[in-house]
Amino acid sequence: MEDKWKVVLLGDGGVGKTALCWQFVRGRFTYDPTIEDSFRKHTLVDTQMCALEIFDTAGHDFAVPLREECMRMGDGFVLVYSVDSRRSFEQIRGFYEDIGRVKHPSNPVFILVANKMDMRNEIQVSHGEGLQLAAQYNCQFVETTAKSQKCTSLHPQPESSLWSECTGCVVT
Ligand SMILES: Nc1nc2c(ncn2[C@@H]2O[C@H](COP(=O)(O)OP(=O)(O)OP(=O)(O)O)[C@@H](O)[C@H]2O)c(=O)[nH]1
Ligand SMILES: [Mg+2]
Repeated sequence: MEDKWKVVLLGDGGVGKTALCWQFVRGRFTYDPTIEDSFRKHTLVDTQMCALEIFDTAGHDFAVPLREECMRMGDGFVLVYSVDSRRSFEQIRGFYEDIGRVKHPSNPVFILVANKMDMRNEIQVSHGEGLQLAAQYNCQFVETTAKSQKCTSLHPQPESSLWSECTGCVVT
């Protein structure tokens, strides 16, 4: 028997949610943009095969009832901001608080993702700020770029990927 887990990606428009999904599920950076989509991936966690269903939401024009429906069904949440956008970082709190409200009284699992780490000359959000927010939310913090399978920096396993971390957090 396979375990099934639902993972929901949330974040401002353009932070790279769809690009991250494609990199994980199809192994490439190019993709077809969509309003909303879901992806399935089977992955091994320890010795157990798990089926991840990943819900990629739209950052802009995402109707509130639809967003809440996604939040209600999620087992785990990937909160994505882009390091070249302070606005996207500031929006994380709103997503976090909405999830807390919708999932109350259960304690949802989060992972905080700083994407577009390849855009080194346009960084608006520091490593320290990301770390601090993750500590506040008591969640894993991953810095990555959807251009590559690997994370650019990650504690404590620099060779890990966003999705192996995510799977590790969500599948318990
Ligand atoms: N340089 C760089 N560009 C990226 C990265 N990830 C995504 N992009 C680009 O950023 C743009 C937006 O990426 P999307 O994946 O469509 O962003 P999204 O979060 O799904 O946006 P919405 O669906 O509108 O909410 C595209 O042009 C991507 O090619 C990254 O890690 N590095
Ligand atoms: Mg998208």
